[in-house]
Amino acid sequence: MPTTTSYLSHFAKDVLEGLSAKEKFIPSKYFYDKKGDRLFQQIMHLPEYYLTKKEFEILDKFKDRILAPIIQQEKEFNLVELGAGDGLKTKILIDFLIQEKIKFKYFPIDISGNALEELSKALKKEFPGLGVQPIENSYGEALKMKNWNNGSPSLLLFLGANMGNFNPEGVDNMVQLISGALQAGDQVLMGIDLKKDPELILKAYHDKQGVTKTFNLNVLERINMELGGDFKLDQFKHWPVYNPMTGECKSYLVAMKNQTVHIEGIKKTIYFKKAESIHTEISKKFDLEEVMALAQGHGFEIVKNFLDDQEFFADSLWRK
Ligand code: AVI
Repeated sequence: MPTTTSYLSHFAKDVLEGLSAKEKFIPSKYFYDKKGDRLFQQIMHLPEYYLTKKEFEILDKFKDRILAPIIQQEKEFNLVELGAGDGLKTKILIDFLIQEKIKFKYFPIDISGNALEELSKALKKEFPGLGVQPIENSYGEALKMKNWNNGSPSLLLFLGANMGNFNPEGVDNMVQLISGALQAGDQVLMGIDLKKDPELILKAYHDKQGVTKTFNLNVLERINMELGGDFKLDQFKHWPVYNPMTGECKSYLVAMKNQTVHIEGIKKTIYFKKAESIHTEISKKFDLEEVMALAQGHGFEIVKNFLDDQEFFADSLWRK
């Protein structure tokens, strides 16, 4: 039996669910339309956003040690990447493998066909002989389908602290899915933002130029454009908070006055009380004990944690 909401897109359904909840929320995956992708590229270059720079530093400094365990198997292998994006960080590893004449195939996974097409084109140009098999799918579906299941060993990359954007239950589900998609001996390289001075963390999500603010508000703009909403963006304030106890940096959009918003696409008018908020993102910071518990809890051993000089970020190498 079709439900009354069966005609709605995933986006519409999630917006309806999130904005009807007692504590309003919108899943952060909806930040990433064309404008959101561009804003995130800008964020990665912001002086306050240390995450990308630190992960670059780690991959560049330790590429040989990160790749040594998979290279030592002396077999052609699969380099699988969840959320490949523009692949800039991965190029460091790909470049090294090609220079060392190591045989591998690259399977970038991304929900955005656009991003994959651009990445494949860029890689073909830079590394003409490289075998690239893009997988356009959600992480969950791609991990269930395992298109790289060809008997060769795999190294799965989940970089950029993407794991931090899941809630605690989502983190567990994700690691479970990753484990289910791999064979014994396969490896995972997980990019993780570490707990640190709360001021530095907060600044990364509250930059001076206001790019992160625009990024956060973009989800309301998307609702206006795609679902016929009439959010007034200047009536909502970008508000990130960091809890040093849990390591959770949460972003909100806070209503600056009592107001109603009509969203034609879900046939709903929503009332916002002054100071009421919408939770839009979680960016969890871990300590190494939590990382160890997460890995071991899902049947992985930690081969090594690679850290930058200031110990801001970790690329944690796991073996199943
Ligand atoms: C993609 N993700 C790891 C980023 C983060 O740091 O949580 C998204 C982001 N949100 C605000 N700034 C960057």
